[in-house]
Amino acid sequence: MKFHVMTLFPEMVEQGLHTSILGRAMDAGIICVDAVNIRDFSEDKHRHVDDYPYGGGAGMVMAPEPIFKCYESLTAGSTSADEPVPAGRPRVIYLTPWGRVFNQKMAKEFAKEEELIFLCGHYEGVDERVLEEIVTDYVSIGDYVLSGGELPSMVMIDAIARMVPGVLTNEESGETESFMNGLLEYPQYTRPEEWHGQKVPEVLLSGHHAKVAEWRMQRSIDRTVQYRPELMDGVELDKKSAKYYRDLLNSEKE
Ligand code: 6GU
Repeated sequence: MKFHVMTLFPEMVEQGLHTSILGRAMDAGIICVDAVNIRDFSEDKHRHVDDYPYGGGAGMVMAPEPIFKCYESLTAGSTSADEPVPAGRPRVIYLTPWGRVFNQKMAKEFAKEEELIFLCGHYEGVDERVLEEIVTDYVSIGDYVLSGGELPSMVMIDAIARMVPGVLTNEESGETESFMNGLLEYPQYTRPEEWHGQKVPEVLLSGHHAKVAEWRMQRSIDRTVQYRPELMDGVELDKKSAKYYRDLLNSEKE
């Protein structure tokens, strides 16, 4: 899968993603991150990409033409005013706090694409006309304001790439799958067996796989009920876990 990122800070995006699991996937040729500098498409000798806002006000606005030229370089030209985003063109994601809030389900959907283009804005924003012409998806990563779209695009690329077949090892995707039932992770422990006076739960030392699995499922349910009770609505539990959950809710009422 190929990720193009249109940005004023291409090193930030490339360096930030070329580590750990994604770095491994890039080296293996399963995914590819291509960060393109919008400034390279500026048409003035000072390489400006922004200008004053019409109507006045603070800050600067990113001009439409460098962004459009950058986009055209990625889609091999042939864009016309009548058909700015023809079928078969990659989706263009604009990162903005007013977009749809990103989640795991969207990560899975985007991972079905062969190619995605991210547009990272800066300053006070981007000229509306170029957004109307090229953007297909407006996405936010949460309700807070960041300085630019680079971190959000990196967050999205990490989450999406993990859903691309071959990026995770069998073991890694097994771990992910177990949390994809919608519950939060159970607590984990490693050596030493006792640390700062606290012991590792006995069942984890028992070697009894079924008991370990049951304990972990119950701790996942406890944790989800305690920290993110709203997530329980979308969760499907097996019979035994469902009973555990019911009993937990009933004991809370008492
Ligand atoms: Cl996608 N962009 C910016 N600038 N700030 C954000 C965001 C995106 N999502 C949350 N805050």
